[in-house]
Amino acid sequence: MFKLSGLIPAVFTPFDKTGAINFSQIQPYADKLIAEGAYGVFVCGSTGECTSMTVAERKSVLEAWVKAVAGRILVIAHVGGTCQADCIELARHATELGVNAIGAVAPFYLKPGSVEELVAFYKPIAAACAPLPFYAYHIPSMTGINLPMIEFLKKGSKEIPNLNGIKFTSNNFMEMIECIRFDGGRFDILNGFDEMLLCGMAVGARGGVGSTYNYSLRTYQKIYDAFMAGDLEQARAAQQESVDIVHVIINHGGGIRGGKAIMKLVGIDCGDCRLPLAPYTEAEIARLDEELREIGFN
Ligand code: NAY
Repeated sequence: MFKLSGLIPAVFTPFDKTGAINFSQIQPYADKLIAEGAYGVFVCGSTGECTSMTVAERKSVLEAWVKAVAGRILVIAHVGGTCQADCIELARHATELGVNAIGAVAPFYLKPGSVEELVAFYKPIAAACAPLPFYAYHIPSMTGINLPMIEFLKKGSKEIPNLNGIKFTSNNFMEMIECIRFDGGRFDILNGFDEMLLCGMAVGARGGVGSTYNYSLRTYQKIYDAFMAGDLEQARAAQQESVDIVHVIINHGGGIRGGKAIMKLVGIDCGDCRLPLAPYTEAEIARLDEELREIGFN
């Protein structure tokens, strides 16, 4: 089984003043993340505002990332959504582009009420990208879908040959342990909540996908390296840095809106979010900057 072991920023989609995709920022953005030591990029996920983009836009953004990364690190394409046919089309397109893995969130409007329905939804999407590794993206706080993922693995492992793991964005660590240990540790379970990376690593996750890695990768490298070296005190101190950052972004509209504002401060202009996430004002950016200074963010 393919296992990811490193820090993977869930990248923002840069937009310009008119709200169109700002392709000019993708190359410097990719170069910055690679120089800082990112292990891969997760493209067009929640942070990438995939739910506010057309299928054509998602394809063109993924194409730009594949080109910008140019094989230097892994590219994981998120192809999830509410329309299965669109997801299949995106999975085929991503596979043709030569990405390294595919992820898809559970359909979140008309929701699967059972593990059987979730597996049935994913099956043709995963088939469209086989034999590439396929990850189910579990994020109940956004989707409202909180099916038992251990049952999903039991059924999915029989019906989806390229099911490789779960991008696990939940603080249910009991469930995470079960998924990590299922069938002799066969599946790759990726940590999803940045502010709990250390908790995920403590129960066996070795890869993480996160939005705050985009601008504070160093903090997460400290957690990762200290944990691997058995220095828990250092790992806890670095995790506290992450918690402080997450508190600031929560004050500014959460990981996507607040995070995009921080990107501007660190030199990659990702513009505003698309509605329904409101644009930020210069005054808000100044306040955000001040709050970041207070916690020693640099
Ligand atoms: C994605 O697809 O963009 C992600 O994996 C993002 C993961 C993020 N979750 C949400 C709900 O935004 O990085 C986390 C999150 O922003 C961070 O832990 C702060 O809460």
